[in-house]
Amino acid sequence: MDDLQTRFDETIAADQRIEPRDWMPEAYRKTLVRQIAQHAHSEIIGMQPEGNWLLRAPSLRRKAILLAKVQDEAGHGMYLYSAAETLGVDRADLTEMLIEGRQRYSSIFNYPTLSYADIGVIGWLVDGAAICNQVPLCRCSYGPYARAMIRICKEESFHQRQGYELLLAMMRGTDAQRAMVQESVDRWWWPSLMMFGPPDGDSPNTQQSMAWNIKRHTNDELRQRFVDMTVPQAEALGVTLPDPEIRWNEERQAHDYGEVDWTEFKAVLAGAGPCNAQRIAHRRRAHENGAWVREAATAYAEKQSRKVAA
Ligand code: BYC
Repeated sequence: MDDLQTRFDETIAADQRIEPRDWMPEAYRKTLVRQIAQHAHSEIIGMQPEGNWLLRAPSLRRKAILLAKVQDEAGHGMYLYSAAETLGVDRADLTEMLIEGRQRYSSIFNYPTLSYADIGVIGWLVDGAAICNQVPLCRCSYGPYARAMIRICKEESFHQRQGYELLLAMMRGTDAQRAMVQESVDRWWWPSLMMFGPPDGDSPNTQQSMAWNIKRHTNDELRQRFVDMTVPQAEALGVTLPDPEIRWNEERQAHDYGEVDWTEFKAVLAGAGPCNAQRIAHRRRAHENGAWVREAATAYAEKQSRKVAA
């Protein structure tokens, strides 16, 4: 056991990868299952706010783009559930835990999508925040998660660009379209900052996750990176970020910004966000409606394995 622990510690210290066949401490495995499952659930629940606009897209082109993006999210969920399964858990159990409220998904998906500008703003801000958070995860110490993240990040970059392109088109449109974009930015800015998790002083998992090379930066470091990246993009777009305290700090070579409403973040995590109940009810319904597909696939697989055995 000591030898196994030593070999694990050496692998982490040398910044190398842990693979499913390797011994790992139980706490490391549990942390990964928690984070990867939460990430997978976020991708799947994240299909709902955008799916809401699929039948009301303003043109065939916009519909095709949105459809491709929502399908990509499903794919991301599948890669991530597969990565979690290499840690000895079962996707069906993870899904049960999600719909019973025993596992989390990102707070951001508990907010409603009220206009088509929200599709652009989700691409720009939500995928932008996801990219900031996820690019360092491509170097995570657990091999299957790191490899899944490489492909996911490539697709997220396309998602971010499509959102920004949609907003540019709207900003070149009518006054009403520009107002719609600004109203959407006002609603999504603060929840996007919450995606990075609680401030470092209140983040129980960061220190250990960084020691294991799962997380490479703290929540506040990534939030700062996102603000610095987004301020010039907002200027180029011609929208105002709803935070009067945003200004360049010469000394820090970074933007200062206002305090996130952590009371709201905690309430959303506790289930009191505007759409928590709706998101879980919808996911539960989809899971129940899909029972016959799972049963048919299992019956087919059993028949095939009987054929092979015969
Ligand atoms: N929402 O100690 P902490 C996407 C929880 S993007 C809900 O800092 P950790 C997509 C946290 O789980 C979104 N819960 O935790 C984009 C912990 O509770 P538990 C998905 C949150 O894990 C566009 C507690 O608060 N991305 O998928 O070190 C379209 C204390 O936090 C949140 C990922 O999941 C939150 N925002 O750091 C479609 C990225 N923040 O578990 C889809 C991978 C914190 O102890 N995950 N909590 O009960 C991570 O990088 C990290 O897990 C986090 C949190 C930075 C999110």
